[in-house]
Amino acid sequence: MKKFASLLLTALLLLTGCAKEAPVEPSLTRVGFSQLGAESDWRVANTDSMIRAFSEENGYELLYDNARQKQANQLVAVRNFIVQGVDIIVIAPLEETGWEAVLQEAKNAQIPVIIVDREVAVEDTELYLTQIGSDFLTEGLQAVGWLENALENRQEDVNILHIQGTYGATAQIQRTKAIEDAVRLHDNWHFAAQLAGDFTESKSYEMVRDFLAENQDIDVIYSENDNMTFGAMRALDEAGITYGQGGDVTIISFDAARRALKLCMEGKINLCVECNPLHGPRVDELIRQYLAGETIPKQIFVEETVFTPEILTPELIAARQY
Ligand code: GZL
Repeated sequence: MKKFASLLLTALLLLTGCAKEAPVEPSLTRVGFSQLGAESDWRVANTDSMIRAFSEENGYELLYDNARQKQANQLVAVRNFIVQGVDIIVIAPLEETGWEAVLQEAKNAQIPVIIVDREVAVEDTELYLTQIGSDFLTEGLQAVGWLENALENRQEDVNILHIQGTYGATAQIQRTKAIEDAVRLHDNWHFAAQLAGDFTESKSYEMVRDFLAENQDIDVIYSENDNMTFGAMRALDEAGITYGQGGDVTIISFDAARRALKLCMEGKINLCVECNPLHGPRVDELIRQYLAGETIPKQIFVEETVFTPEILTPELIAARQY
C-alpha cells in the first residue's frame, strides 16, 4: 500500500511540476592519453600541461598511460582506450613508425586520434585528426644558422660532437638532418662522433665520458635535448674541459627548459633552442573545435625561439612556465 502511495505522490509532484528534476551532469569527454615516457624535463612539463588541461573542471575524464619509453606499451594503451570506448585518443608517439595498425583500429572504432609533440609516419593521414607539435627541422636550422655566425667563416677544422635523441623520434630525425646537412655543406665541419643519448642525462653522460676517454679534440657539442647536455657537461667537468662562453667547447642545446636557461644565462651553454612542451591548452582547444564540428588543419606547428646568454635575465627565466 505504502509503495502505491509513494508512486502516486511522485506522479502528482512531477505532473504539477513541483518535483525538481535531478540536475543532469554535463557528460565528461573521455580522453585516452598515451604519453611516451618521463625521460626529460621537457617530457615532465609536457605531461603536467596535458594532465592540467584534461581535468574534470575542464569537462574531461582522463585515462592516462605512461609507456616508459616503449612503443609496445603505447600500442597496448591505445588498444585499451579503444576497448574502453573513449571519445578521443591523444598520442605522444615515441617513434614515427609502427602506428598504422592501431590507428586503423581506432578509425574502425570511430574514435578520432590527435598526435601531439612528435609525428607518426603513416601513408594515410586520414588515420588521425591532426598532428600538433614543434617544427624540429626549423629548430635545427636555427641552431646551425647561429653556429655559422658564431664561427664567423672559421677556416680551421670544426670538430662537432653530436649527441642524438631517441632514434626514430621526429625530434631526433629532424634535428639530426639540420646538422648533417650543414656538415655536408661546410668542408671544414666534421663529426668527432655521433652518440646515441636517447634524450636522457644518464645515457649521454656515459657516452660522452667514454668518448672523451679516447678523444678530447672537440670544438662544438650539438646536443638534441637539455638533459643530454647536462650529462655531457658532467663528463666535460670530469675531463677538465671548459665549455660555454670563453670555454674550449661551444654548447648548443634543444628544449630551453628552465635548468638549461639558467646555465645559458651563466654562459655555460652558448645557445638554447626552444622546444615548447605546453601542448595541453592547445590540444584542449583542438578537441573543443572538433566537437563543435569545426575544420582542423592536418598539421599545426607551435611558435618557438632561441636564447643566448646576452638576452637572458632572472626575470625572463622566472616568467617561463617550464
Ligand atoms: C620534442 C620532444 C623531445 C624533447 C626531449 O618535442 O619530443 O623529447 O626535445 C624529449 O627533451 O625527450
